Amino acid sequence: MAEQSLQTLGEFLIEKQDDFQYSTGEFSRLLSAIRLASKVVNREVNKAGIADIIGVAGKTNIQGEAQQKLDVLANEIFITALSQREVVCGIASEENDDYIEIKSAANGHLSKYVVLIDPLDGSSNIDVNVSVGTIFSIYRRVTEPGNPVELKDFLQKGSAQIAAGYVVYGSSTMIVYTTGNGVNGFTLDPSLGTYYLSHPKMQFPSEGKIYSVNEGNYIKFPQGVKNYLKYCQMMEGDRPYTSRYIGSLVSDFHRNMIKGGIYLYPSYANAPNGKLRLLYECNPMAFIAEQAGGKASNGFERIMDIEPTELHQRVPFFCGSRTMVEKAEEFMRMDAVKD
Ligand code: AHM
Ligand code: MG
Repeated sequence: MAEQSLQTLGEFLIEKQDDFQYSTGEFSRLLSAIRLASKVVNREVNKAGIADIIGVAGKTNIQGEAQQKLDVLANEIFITALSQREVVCGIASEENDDYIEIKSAANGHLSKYVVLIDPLDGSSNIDVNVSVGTIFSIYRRVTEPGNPVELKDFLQKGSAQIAAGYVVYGSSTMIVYTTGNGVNGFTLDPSLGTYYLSHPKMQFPSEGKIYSVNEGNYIKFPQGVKNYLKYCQMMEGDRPYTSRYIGSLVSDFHRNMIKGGIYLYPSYANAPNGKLRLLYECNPMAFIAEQAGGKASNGFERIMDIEPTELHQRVPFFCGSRTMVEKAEEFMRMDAVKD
């Protein structure tokens, strides 16, 4: 893996810095902070099983420190890395009710960036040794630098993102991100602690044969989704498709981007906006999907055009290979006309 010819993420960041419109080095430092935090979280995720085996009792570990749930720990790791490096003026996390204002000792409120993050998505999978992920989204603040960050700095449409990415803690750990010039994936060599460019210019196949949905909720789905799922299962042409659902958005998305497929988390009875969060999960994944030639919608409109109204807003999510998402939207529209 760690061959001379492979470019490291650090080298890649330096090389791309000049391509970036607003480049002052601050943005590269921000991505470096995320890179570092992801390695620390990776170490903790890999230790999760050991902590269970050695039976760390109650709420304290052998050092006498309080044991934390991994998602809380991951949250702290990312917030610490981002705030200590003084590269953002605010952070909003799926783990926190409200956003955090960051004031740096060196430059007060002068940072121009805000980060929104889901530090450990799919964390219910940790107990069973299944992949989890981190999702992040970066915006330029809309308020004037020098002043404290405000809610409106976070409530921006997905189309205003300047970067987004995810880390998948899988059979290998990868970081995949976009700054609006395509999508690149880097694999961690754990022996060196270095990410190497392993998946340059990632592209969603325009068609795919995989659908990913929690089919246990079938009975509660809108009729358009039910009809689309029946279409996926029909014996015709290249169908029936294959069903694959890990229950970890980052992993399901990552597989579908490589192999071709669609991920759906629709609305369902009692949850008109589904489960996933617009700002922490859907917008960043939508930005990556579009940059890789894929598509993301709420069944009717582009995810990145939705005007956010609150930090923890939920939204139905259809994301993946372009023609598959378009077909699902067709079924949604057909059903809406009948209503
Ligand atoms: P989380 O942020 O609480 O981890 O929830 C998000 C996760 C996604 O990763 C995954 O695709 C989905 O929830 C699974 O939900 P369900 O178990 O309802 O299918
Ligand atoms: Mg989540």
